[in-house]
Amino acid sequence: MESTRSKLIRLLADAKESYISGQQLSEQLHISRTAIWKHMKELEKDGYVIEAKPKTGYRIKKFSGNVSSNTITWGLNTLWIGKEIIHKPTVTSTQVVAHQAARDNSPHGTVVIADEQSSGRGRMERVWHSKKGKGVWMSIILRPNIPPYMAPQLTLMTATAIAEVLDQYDGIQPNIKWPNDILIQNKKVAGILTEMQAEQDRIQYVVVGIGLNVNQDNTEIPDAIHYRATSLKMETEKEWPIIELVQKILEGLEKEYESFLKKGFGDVKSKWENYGFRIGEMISLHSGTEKKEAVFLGIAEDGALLIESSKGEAEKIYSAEIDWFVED
Ligand code: BTX
Repeated sequence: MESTRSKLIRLLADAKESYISGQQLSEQLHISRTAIWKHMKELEKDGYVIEAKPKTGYRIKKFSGNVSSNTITWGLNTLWIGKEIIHKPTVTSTQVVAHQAARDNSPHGTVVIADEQSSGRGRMERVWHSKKGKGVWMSIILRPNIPPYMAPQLTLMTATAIAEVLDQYDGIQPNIKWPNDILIQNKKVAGILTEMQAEQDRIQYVVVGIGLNVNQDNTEIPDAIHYRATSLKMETEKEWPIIELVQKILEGLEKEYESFLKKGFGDVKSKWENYGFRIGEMISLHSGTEKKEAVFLGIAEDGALLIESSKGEAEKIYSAEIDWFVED
C-alpha cells in the first residue's frame, strides 16, 4: 500500500510547476489541512524544498537528493524489501551493521545503507572504496528457505537484477563478469559481496552487499584502480539520482528473488547469460600449476562457470583463477 507521504509526493510531482491547494490535498489524501502542513515540514527536514504560497497552495521546488530511510521509502514500490531501512551517514561497512542487525532479528528484506564506508570490503578481505555521497553502498538481509549450497545463486541473481536496472538507462550497456562484477565498457562499476550465516543444511541469514559507483569524477577513483573502475557519471558525463537507483535496484531484486524461489535458477541463468561478459570467447584459466585456454560457454544450472573441454564437451568450473584479458 502506498503511504500517505508517497501519495503526497506523487500529487505534488504530478502538478509539476503549478500549486495545489491545501484543500485539494486534504480531500485527496483524506487528512486534515493541519496534517498536510505537518507532512510538508517533514519533507523539508528530509531535504525537499517546498514552496507554500498563502491562499494558493503548495508546490515542490526541489526534490530531495539526500539519502535517508524516508527518502528511500517514499516512492519505493516493494512488498517486503526495504520495509525496514537503516540509514547511517558513516559506517565501517554496511556488511558489519547488517550482520549485527540480522543477529538482532531484523526481518527478511531489511536494508542497511550508508553515505560513506571507512572500511568497505570486497571478497577475500579486499578493499571496496566507498566515497561519501558518491555511490550506493548498501547491504540487504535475506532469510531464504533454500539449502546453503544454493546461496551463490543469490549473488548471480543480484548481479542480474542490477544489470537489468542499469540497462534501462540510455547510454549504459552493462555486462556481468562471472560471478559478480558489473562492468561498463570493460570497467567495474559495481561489485556484490554475499555473506552467509548457516548451519549444515539451513541458512540462518544472508547479507547481500552491493557497491555501485554513481557520481564519482575521474579524480575521485583511486589511482591504483583507475584503469579498471568507472562510475555512471564517468560513463555518461551527468549526475545520477542515487535515491532512484536504490529504489529501482530494490524493486528489481524483489522481483528476481520471487521469481527465483518460484521458478528456480533457470530463469536467472538465461537473464544472466544475456549480460555475460565474454560468453562465446576464449578465456584462460589457471588452477594450481595447470593452465588452459577454453571457450566460455555460460553458467550451469547450479551457477558454476561452463567451459568447452578439450573433448568438445561442456565442463563445469567451480574454482579457478580466470584471466579475462582485463585486469582482475
Ligand atoms: P571484489 O573483491 O570483487 O572487488 C574488490 C576489488 O575491486 C578491489 O581489490 C579493487 O581492486 C577493486 N575496487 C575497490 N573499490 C572499487 C570501487 N569502488 N569500484 C571499482 N572497483 C573497486 C566486490 O569485491 C564486492 C564489493 C562489495 C561492496 C559492497 S558496498 C556495500 C557492502 N559493504 C561492504 O563493506 N561491502 C559491500
